[in-house]
Amino acid sequence: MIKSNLKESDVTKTIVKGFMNDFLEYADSDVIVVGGGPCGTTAAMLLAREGVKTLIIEKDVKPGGGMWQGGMLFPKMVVEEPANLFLESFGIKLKKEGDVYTADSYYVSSKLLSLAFEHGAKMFNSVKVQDVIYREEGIKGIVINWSQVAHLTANCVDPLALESKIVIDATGHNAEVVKIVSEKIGLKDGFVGREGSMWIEKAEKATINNTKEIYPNLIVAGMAANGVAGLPRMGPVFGGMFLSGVKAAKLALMKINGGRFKKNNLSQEVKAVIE
Ligand code: 48F
Repeated sequence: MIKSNLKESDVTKTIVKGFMNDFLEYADSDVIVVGGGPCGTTAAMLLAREGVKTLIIEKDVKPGGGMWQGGMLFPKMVVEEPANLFLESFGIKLKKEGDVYTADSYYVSSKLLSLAFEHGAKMFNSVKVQDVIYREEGIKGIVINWSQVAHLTANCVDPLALESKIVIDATGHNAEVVKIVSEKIGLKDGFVGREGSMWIEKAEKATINNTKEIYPNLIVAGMAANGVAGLPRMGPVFGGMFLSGVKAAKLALMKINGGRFKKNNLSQEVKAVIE
């Protein structure tokens, strides 16, 4: 029998108290991952698994970014070697189809997201990063507001700020955090801000190669890594996104503990790509 004596105000208090406790706890984090797409979710999952206090900020109601739909709304995920080994090592089942591996994209998305949260990553969704905190020595956190606030008519609804040791920009094609840093603080290598045209093989390699600390304490990863430098797009292939997330986690760990994955189930093939 479902309990029927629920008090409405108790439900309200449970929700508000729960979120406020999270908000207070995550006003300071080790790593903030901006964007809960395939790359950001991978990085957050690996970091949280290492015991790193990790917060995902996602502007949409639901995380997952572009990984729910394979291509043109056909829900099939395609990954290439050795990204299949990474997913399989976390129990995500794939089928070999010619030279690539495939699965239903909603299956991979829901598995990876639940792994991230099971390993201890926290997420604030419907929240958008609109600025960064900075000092001479580097980025110190982010400035956020509710995504919906952008639609209000008020000229300025002041935001709130969250501090962290490291920020990972995994916001996809527009590289939104790096764009802010480029416009307001400046980047020595410049900023293109959109990816180039499609060339899958080159783009996949470029995503991983260009996953880097682009400004002190700010790591750029995933499609954002291509966007910052005008590197090609890969379209509906996701191996580079997952492996870029692995590399971003490794780069973040280097600043925290010298780059050691204590819970290391990464295959030699995956390590060879990201190191
Ligand atoms: O776009 P997205 O999936 O980026 P990704 O992880 O993967 C790219 C692929 O999905 C695909 C591709 C083929 O592999 O090219 O596009 O690099 O996920 C980015 C997430 O970041 C959120 C956005 O809603 C999405 O879920 N996001 C973007 N800007 C902000 C943000 C922001 N300013 N604040 C918070 N979240």
